[in-house]
This record gives sequence, C-alpha cells and structure tokens, in this order.
Amino acid sequence: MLLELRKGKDILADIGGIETLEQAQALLEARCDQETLAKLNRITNQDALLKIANAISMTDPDAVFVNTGSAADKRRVRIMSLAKGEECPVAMRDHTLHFDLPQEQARIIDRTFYIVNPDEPTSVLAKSVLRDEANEYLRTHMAGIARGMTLLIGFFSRGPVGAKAAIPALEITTSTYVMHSADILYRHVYEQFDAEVERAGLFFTNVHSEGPNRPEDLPNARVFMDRSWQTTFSLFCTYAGNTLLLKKGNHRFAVDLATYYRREEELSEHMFITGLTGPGGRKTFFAGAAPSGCGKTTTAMVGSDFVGDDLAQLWIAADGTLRAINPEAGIFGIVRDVNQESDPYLITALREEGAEVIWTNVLIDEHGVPYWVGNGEPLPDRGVNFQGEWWAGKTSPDGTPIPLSHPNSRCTVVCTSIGNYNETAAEDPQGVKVSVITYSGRDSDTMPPVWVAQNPDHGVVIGASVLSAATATEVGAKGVRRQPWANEPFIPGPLADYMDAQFLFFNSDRLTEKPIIAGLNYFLTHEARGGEGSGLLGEKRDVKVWLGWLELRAHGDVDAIETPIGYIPKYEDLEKLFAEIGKPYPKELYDKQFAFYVDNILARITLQEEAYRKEPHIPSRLFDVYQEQRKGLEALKAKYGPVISTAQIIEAAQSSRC
Ligand code: SPV
Ligand code: MN
Repeated sequence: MLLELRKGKDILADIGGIETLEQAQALLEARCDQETLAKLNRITNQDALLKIANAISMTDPDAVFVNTGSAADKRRVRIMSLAKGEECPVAMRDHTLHFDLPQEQARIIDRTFYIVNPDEPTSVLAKSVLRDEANEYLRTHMAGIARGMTLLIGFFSRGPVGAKAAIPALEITTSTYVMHSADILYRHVYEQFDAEVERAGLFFTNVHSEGPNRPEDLPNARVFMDRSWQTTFSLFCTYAGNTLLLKKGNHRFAVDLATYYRREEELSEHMFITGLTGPGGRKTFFAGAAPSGCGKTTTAMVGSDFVGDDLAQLWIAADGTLRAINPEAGIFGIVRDVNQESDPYLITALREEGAEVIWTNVLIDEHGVPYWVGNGEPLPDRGVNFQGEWWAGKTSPDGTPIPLSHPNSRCTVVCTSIGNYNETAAEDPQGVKVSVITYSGRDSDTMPPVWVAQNPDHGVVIGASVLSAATATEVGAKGVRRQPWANEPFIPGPLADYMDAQFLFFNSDRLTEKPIIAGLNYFLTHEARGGEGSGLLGEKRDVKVWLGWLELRAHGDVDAIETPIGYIPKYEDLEKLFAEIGKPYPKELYDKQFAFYVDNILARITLQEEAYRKEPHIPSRLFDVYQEQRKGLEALKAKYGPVISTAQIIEAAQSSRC
C-alpha cells in the first residue's frame, strides 16, 4: 500500500493539544455557550469531538456556532454573513454577493500542497510539503487565527446518506460565506453523523480561516491537505475552491481512497452526471470529465435528468452495473457565457425569483442587479466588480482592459432550483446506472467532436490523454497542458497508481454491464480545419447531438465507423440528430469535423508517451494502446497522406473489414 492512513503526527491534534475525550469535553464546556454545547452533546463520535476541540483550541475563536442544517441555523449563517460583510444583499430576494480579493479569483495552485510523510510519493504534477514543515507553518500562522471571530462548525455528507460511496465530513471555518456555500452545496447530516461515520468507516475534516482577509496576507495563504489524516487546512484566502474544502480538498482524499483502498470497487472523478431521454422514453445516464472551465456544467444541463455538474463517486454494484452519485447537492458554476440560449435552466434559476443564489465576482449595477460577460443581455456601462468601481473601458495601470466580470465569476445555487434536476435519481443511495463515460478538454486542433473507444483499455487511454488549454480557474495558469482524466489537479498520488486503478476498474469481471467510453471535443476551430479564424466549428447546442449519438451507441442503436482511435459517427445519423434540434448539418461541416489530421494525432500520442515514459510504473497497457493506435494511423497516412478525409476513413474501415 503506497498510502498509509493515520501515519505521522496528526497536526491538528499536535497544535490543538487535546488528546483525550475528557480534555475535549472540558474545552468545549469552557469555550461554548449552552446552545452550542447542547448541539455538540448529540455527537458521540470521539474522533469527531477531538477534531472539533482541537480546531477550537488551535484557532482560538471568541465564539463557536454549530450549524445543524435546521432552517433556523441556516438563516443565522446568512444573517451573520450579511452583518459581517462577507456577503451583501442584491436586488433579488434570497440573492447575495460575495467578492474575493482581486488577486484570489481562482484556485491558488502555487500555494496548494499535499502534506506528506518522508518518502511518500505524490503526483509529479502536484506540490507537496513535508509534515514537519506544514506543522511549523500552521503553528506559526493558523494558531490563534480566529481570535475576535466566531468559528462555525457543520456536519455534512458527500453524497446521499447511506450510499456506498458517500462520506461524511466536518466543515470548520470562520467564514460565514464558506459555511453559507456549504449549506447550498452539500447535504447536512448532523442528525445521522455518528451513524454515517460508523457506516462509512471514516470522515473528512476541513479547517479554514480567512484571517483578516487582506491582500497583504495572500502571499501567506495556503491550502494544505493532509493525506494521512484526511484533514485540510486553509488560511488567509476566501475563494471557495481554496476554502470550501468539502469540495476539491475532500475530493482529493476520495481519489486516494479509490486508488489505494477501494481498488476495483470505486472511482472518484471530476465528472458531471446527467441523464438523456432516448427512444421510447428510456433514460441513459452519462458521467463526463472535463477540466475546470471547459463546459462541464453546460454539458450536464443539456440532459433531461441533471444530477451533478462537478464531481462523481462511481462504484460497481452487486448486479454488475456501474453506479454514480453526486457528492454535492448544488452547483458552484462559472457564469461567463451563461445565457438564455446556451443554458436555459440555469438562467431561469438565476434570473427568476425563487432560488437562493450566492454570486461571486460578477458586476453589480446601481440597482443591485448582477451582470456577467456573455449573459446575452444588454450590459450596464458601470458598476462595482471584483476590482472595485468599474466602467466600460476601464484598464489596469499597465493598460490591460478590466473585464466587466472576472472570467471565473460564479454562482452558487442548490440543484433543486434547476429545472431539469432529477432529485429522485440524485438522492437515490443506489446511485444512477451509468452507461456512458466521456472525457473532454479544450482542444482546438486535434480530436474530432466525438469518438468511442473500442474497449475498456482504449477508454482508459482516452481519459489518460486529455490535453487542454488553460482556463481562468487557476491563478496564473497559461498555455496548453496535460490534464489526464481532467481529474489531474486532484490526483494526490503518482499518476501510475491512479491509472492502474482505472484499468482494473473498467476491465473488472465484476463490471458485467460495461459502459461505453468516449472522447468529446467541442473546441475545434475553423483555422484548424483549413478555414479562417479561431471561431469554433460548432456551437454549444451541438452538445445535445454528440450526447444523443452516444446515447444511441450505448444501446447498440447506431452503427459507426471503425478507426485506429475508436468509432466515429456516420454522417446520416448525426444529420438526423441535428434535425431533431432544428439545425441543418451540412456534409461539409461533418467532413471538416471528422477528417483526421494525422500528424496532430500522432504528435499528441508522442507528447503523452514521452511524458508518461518519464514516470515510473506506468502500466504497459497504456504504451501498448498508443503503439496500436500509432500503427493504424501511420498505415492510414501511408495510404492517404497526412489529412484523411471522412470518405477515406470510411474506405479504409470497409477494406479492413473485408
Ligand atoms: C473547478 O475549478 O474545477 C471548480 C471550482 O469546480 S473549484 O471549487 O475551484 O474547484
Ligand atoms: Mn471542478
């Protein structure tokens, strides 16, 4: 086992200094009022009480508030947030606005570390810090950080209570905005916390404080994730991706569990979950990965039965099916380009009264109405945004234009406010049955809009080979980079271990109803296919067609063209699906989208292969698949040249069949 749990010093306990239940009780009695004590008295799990007591002891708040998830407690959190100024009201009822500091509009990957024991391997693409060093840092900067503030404690479940892959978690924070966000994004489990910990066999702990929330503290901000003790520490920051570590912090721990402790049983993925209604009213569920900021929310919303837009816990059920739950119950979605045409369900939730919404880093006009770039509405020419006062044409001192809203500005909203949310499916502890897995990235010039792997090995390789342009979701990110499985930023251990777990899972004999595994790419440009300009070859609404084709393919209802990289759709089938969304689909567009620019594909394979060859223990199957694909592609190139038309692809497929 390459990851040993409970190894090394538990930093929270070490700094907090509380070792026994008696000490914990004494501290709680000294530090909490009667109401809080009464709430905590319902919790009997010793480990949880020790974590809570140590978090109080370490951060030293003036007061402690337990959020049980009752309507009254949630209201209190909102009121506290407005009073404290972490949020302010906006015009629409139940909507509020929160700004993160201008320098912290996304995940601070340069200050995000896994806490590791000596000689513990981590992903080559991640940063790590030794346990002793992290301990020292937290002792210096986090001890006493909550003085003058109230520490909020919540008990949550990552998934529907009772689901095999659901895990309870503690959120401990001084930030009312973080707790309010947790109220919207996660299921409270206060009443069943002890029982859930017993059932799951573990829980995650998250401790956060924004401290004084000043730009000058930001260099000292840290996101530390202790893999051994499944505890996160976050300080001097507010952006939810850095602070609400129930989300990506705990997702990383869940990836560790799936990779090292639940092999061939579970996967923990950066995937949306959505259902599509196919012929005869059948429902087919998809789980799809895409790097942050690459359209995952939009894709999920295209379904008739939306379940989740960011994370999926998958497992093999006793009946041999692949099941999935969403650990979340709300969305923290990017709002740029969300408009009536592209995201009708989301825009309704955001623009019509009825939903509770936290807006972050958008522009607010003088009437208290939020606006964002690409909302399809007339935009105001002034207001207040993440940089302060804003007016059309405003530039920063170096002359760069300041956008109306930050490209990573977001909305936080509960899923039940989204029109196509299938709450029954999403809350089912048995999960939904997944028949299609997709992987995609922001790829302007290489892969076609959709292709399906020949077998599970090829499917795993599609996931391992995601390459994507940088997005605004990480501070300082630029260029194009490898994003294996789109889960890469959240894989703590070596990619080889994760990959091995993927091969094992998707090839498992226990998985008798295997999903189809596909690649998706909506980002091909005109210039990459012989045209002009960087405009996209398709539109957002085409997503419905690509998913619709996969829905048919999963049920064996459409034939496909076999190629060295997998199966691609036939023109006639897509034409019909486009007609269903009321759009013509010219054959020339199909020819552009599905022609193979072989040198690009070969270069992609070489790039991935070279990168993986530098890492130890990468399963040889990956290289076998690359080799097989390279051979097939080179044979095509030898026959037809570097650009292979769809007619030639079809001809080659037919001749290989004869
Ligand atoms: C992402 O960036 O992938 C998100 C938002 O879903 S964050 O909480 O920052 O992870
Ligand atoms: Mn995400």
